[in-house]
Amino acid sequence: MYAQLVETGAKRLKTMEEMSPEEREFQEKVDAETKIEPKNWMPEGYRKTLVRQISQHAHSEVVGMLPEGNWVTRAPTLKRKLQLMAKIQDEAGHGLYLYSAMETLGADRDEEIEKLHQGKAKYSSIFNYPTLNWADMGAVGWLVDGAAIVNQVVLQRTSYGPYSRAMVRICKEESFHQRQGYQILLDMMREGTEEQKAMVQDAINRLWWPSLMMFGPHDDESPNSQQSMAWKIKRKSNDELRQMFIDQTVPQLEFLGCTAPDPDLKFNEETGHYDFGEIDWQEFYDVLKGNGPCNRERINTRKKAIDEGAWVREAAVAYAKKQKQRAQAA
Ligand code: FAQ
Repeated sequence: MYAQLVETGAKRLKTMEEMSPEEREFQEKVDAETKIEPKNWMPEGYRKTLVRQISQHAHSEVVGMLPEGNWVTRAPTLKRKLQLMAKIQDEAGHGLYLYSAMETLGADRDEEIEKLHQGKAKYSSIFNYPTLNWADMGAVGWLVDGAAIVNQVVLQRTSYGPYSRAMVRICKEESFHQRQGYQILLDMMREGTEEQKAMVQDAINRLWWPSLMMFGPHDDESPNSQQSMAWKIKRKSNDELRQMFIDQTVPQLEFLGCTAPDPDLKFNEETGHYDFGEIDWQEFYDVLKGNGPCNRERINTRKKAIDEGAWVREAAVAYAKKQKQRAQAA
């Protein structure tokens, strides 16, 4: 059985019979949908995979604040500014829940953040694209948070307890983000000038393909998927999730009165799904290698934020020490 396989040094995965008693017990627990908790025994590969995925996810939330942060001072109304700031602060919160979930696996937050700053850790490719006009704030909320929700709703059922519980709250907040983004675009399309409507279409043209890339490579090109599915870290494959996103997003696109930059996008009566064109994988891997339009700018901004916030952290530690001394003296 596929779900009963576990990692070996070779490409294929171990069968139940080949596993050690500990590994077998672990896999049976996973198969029975019992959550794995921090103090439970787990294979080292399971722990490493989770640290990798959760830290990348946390970095994505934190770096993901930057493209939208670019528009806070230029939001068109006070209401829009407040909504945008609330959304960006939510993303910071998601980063914090996720770093905490990662720490339950014994990983060190500072070390993982340092890897990000040295360009050794990945974060979602989407955040290496610029946000050029106000409609991008709508398109990021609608498409980027929309894609994130499709991926994360299933992660609520991921096998690692702390990650799955973090996802429950994150998904609730992402739903608000998606709605506020769509509302920005709807208002621009319904009440905007011709120039504003053109801005909406331009934002969709630029962010459509990068949003589809968020789900990762095709299943047969995804080195981590088979094991992650067997361990129920991932509950649906990259391609399945991408198709779900397209199927739910195209009717919303049509309702807006806009189009996708994909001549092959078409509803398939036989399958009941939308067919769509091929992603430019060269572009995807270039962005992953650090050569996207904003990779360097994003990392430099994060490093600067950490450096400039050093005095706040030092002051907080000094204050905590003083409080402790006072408590001990009393
Ligand atoms: N970007 O074997 P797979 C958000 C890497 S949160 C960069 O398929 P896996 C909220 C992958 O890491 C968005 N790298 O990998 C928000 C692996 O490299 P490695 C983030 C990517 O892990 C909204 C290699 O390619 N969400 O948007 C990408 O099984 C608005 C091979 O790939 C999550 O992180 C990519 N798009 O599946 C915030 C969700 N795709 O590590 C602010 C949790 C793949 O072996 C504003 N993560 N790679 O060197 C996941 O579900 C999975 O990690 C996948 C990738 C599906 C992303």
